[in-house]
Amino acid sequence: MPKLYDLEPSGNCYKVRLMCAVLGVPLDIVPVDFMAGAHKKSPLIDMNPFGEIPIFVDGDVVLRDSQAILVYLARKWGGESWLPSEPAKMAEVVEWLMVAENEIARGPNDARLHDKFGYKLDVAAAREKAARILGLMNTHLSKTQWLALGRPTIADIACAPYVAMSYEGGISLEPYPAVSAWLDRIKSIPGFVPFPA
Ligand SMILES: N[C@@H](CCC(=O)N[C@@H](CS)C(=O)NCC(=O)O)C(=O)O
Repeated sequence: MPKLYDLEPSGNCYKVRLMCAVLGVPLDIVPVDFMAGAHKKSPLIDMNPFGEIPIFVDGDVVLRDSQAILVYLARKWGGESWLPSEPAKMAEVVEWLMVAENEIARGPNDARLHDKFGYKLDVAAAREKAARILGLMNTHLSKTQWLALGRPTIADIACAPYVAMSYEGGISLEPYPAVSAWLDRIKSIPGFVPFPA
């Protein structure tokens, strides 16, 4: 059974738990003692020298980064549904994986890290970035039901968690009704498990 080195409130770990739940992939969840810095010490630091979780292990395959893990799960267990192999379609999904890793991570995610977990960072800059990406997503989702390909893909799984938890970083989704409606659609995906917030 694949193994996930996990932290319950982490949106990045949650993405992996959600995708596995949706695909019906059983997962051995190994809680990481994050407060004690277990992710910065052996054996975890040997698996991920970046000192971060999630870490995903499937036999000989050891992966870091939630987006990379979603790619692996989708291609190994999701057929053509969640990340198709046709080049233009795959690229359309990957565009949004990059948004998860960049604009969302440095926007709503950073604001939450500051407010909920006391990380010292420029929260005003994070909130500005959040407003920009939420505005862009709202415009996009006013025209389409899902982020890519007009159907649920790993683009939605990657981008939803930190957007859904925006309020924990002092950001309201009220100005972004199309984003809120999209989050409701995600909650209706069979196998959905509640966001960690
Ligand atoms: N790009 C990575 C980021 C992973 C990440 O930042 N993980 C956080 C927990 S959510 C972490 O381990 N941070 C290390 C720390 O704050 O010491 C991913 O998407 O998985």
